Amino acid sequence: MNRWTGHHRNKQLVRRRAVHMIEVAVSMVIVSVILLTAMNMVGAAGQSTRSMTDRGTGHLLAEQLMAEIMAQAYEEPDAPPGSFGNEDFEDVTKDRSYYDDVDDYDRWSSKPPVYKDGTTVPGYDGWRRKVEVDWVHPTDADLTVDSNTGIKRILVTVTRAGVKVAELQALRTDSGGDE
Ligand SMILES: [Ca+2]
Ligand SMILES: [Ca+2]
Repeated sequence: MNRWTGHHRNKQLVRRRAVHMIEVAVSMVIVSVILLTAMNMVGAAGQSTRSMTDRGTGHLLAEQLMAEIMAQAYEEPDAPPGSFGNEDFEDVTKDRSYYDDVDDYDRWSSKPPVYKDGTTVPGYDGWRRKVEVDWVHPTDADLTVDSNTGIKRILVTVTRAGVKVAELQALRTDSGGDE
């Protein structure tokens, strides 16, 4: 082997090593990308499971409050027809245990959720329930109006950490309930 051939072989060896190292580096990048994609997919699946659980829990919390509201009178029994909102003593106390008609609950909100008697529903830190009550048009429940139409729409919204997870709507007429 002359000096030139030896030099040439060394050069070829170096080039082969360099190509091999590039191949290894490329495979490592590919493996990393695959791992990252897999981890993201697992993360997304976990998040979607959590949000499904939250939606289910939120729906139950909404149903519990809705059932309580629907059991109340259409309007305050002791006030003239067409009254709306908290009656004087209810507004002062802000105590839900006094609520006896559906519009008493308008703009009610509590975090964490509480029962009618004011005790906390255990295990729901960070959860909020809020209520909106409106008179609506007799043929269009999406259309709110300012006067008594004989039909009220009750909207219960549940949020967790500020994110809405459930919403429940029901209609209450002065002759009974119809969800
Ligand atoms: Ca009342
Ligand atoms: Ca009322």
